Amino acid sequence: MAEYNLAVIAGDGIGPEVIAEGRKALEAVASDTPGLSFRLTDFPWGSDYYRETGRMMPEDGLARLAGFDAVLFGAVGDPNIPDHVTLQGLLLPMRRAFDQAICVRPAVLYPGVVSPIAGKAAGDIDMVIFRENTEGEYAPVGGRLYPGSPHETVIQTGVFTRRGTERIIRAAFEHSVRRGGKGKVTSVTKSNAQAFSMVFWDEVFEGVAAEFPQIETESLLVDRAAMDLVRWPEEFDVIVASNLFADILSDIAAVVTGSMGLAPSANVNPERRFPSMFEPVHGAAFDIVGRGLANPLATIFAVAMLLDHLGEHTAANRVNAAVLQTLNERTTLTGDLGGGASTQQVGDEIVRLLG
Ligand code: GGG
Repeated sequence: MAEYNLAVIAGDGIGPEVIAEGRKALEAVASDTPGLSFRLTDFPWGSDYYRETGRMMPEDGLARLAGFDAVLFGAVGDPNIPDHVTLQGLLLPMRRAFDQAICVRPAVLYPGVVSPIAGKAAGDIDMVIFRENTEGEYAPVGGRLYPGSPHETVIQTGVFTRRGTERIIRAAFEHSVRRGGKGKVTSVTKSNAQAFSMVFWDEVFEGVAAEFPQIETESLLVDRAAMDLVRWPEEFDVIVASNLFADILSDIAAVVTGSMGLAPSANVNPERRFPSMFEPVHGAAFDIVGRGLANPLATIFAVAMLLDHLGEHTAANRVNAAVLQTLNERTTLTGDLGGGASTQQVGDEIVRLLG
């Protein structure tokens, strides 16, 4: 008998709309899996909470989340609050405090989905991006001197530790071994321009790669990787990159595999000392809020990743299968995938298929 305690933070913009459908999928799969149940606790944190309290989450917010088995997260961002305030106030503290160092972002061209890249068929594109998630270019290290003066000086420092760099690169190789297939890991840097951090990354990559002689390796500069993701996405298998580079590349990967609305993300604490967090890659998407246009499938894929993380592989496979069937049948899809269904209708279809 497994009952899991999950924290749910729907957040901002379309977050509540997609999370509502993710919850339905979770509840549906639990309702007919003997012994599986979830206790969901909602936390109303985000931009509205900020408007009321001046904080994106309460001071003891992280302490309140620490005891949960996992966190299901929607989106963060608001048109009237600076992005660095919303992101630094909610999502990034969680990733750092819970040492969610390994961010996993699969991008697959599924049957029923059309890539904007001409001539690509289902299965041609199948990659997974490993994003370093707690340091790198996102480290909150820097400062601002003499603001507003002609001498205004701003420093933003990237932080690359051996532990963090080795951890994400090793996770990418270990995943490549489990995944089989092409057996290739591509490391993405900008070591021609960033001769400290990225040259260090290259050295660590070489060192870890030597432990996996059966895996083919490749190192690309980020500009070349961005170009290749658009023209030859089928060449990629496992990609590993720093926090910022992998964030940008995972948006390109999502779009070439059909839609941002299909891309899930797992933010994993590898030692499992803290809860891991599961979310769609997309953000708050204010332009479509409240119109029933948001695609909930990225969140539902994220629910499947959460189930896998908890060891509930049968339930995860069932959720994935329901999403794949929905994509393949093409009768109930949101507009980003060429359909006319609403967010809720797509969620209802997943529930029907899980029934
Ligand atoms: N569901 C993901 C989300 O809300 N993302 C907002 C965002 O701006 N994220 C930046 C990042 O993940 O680096």
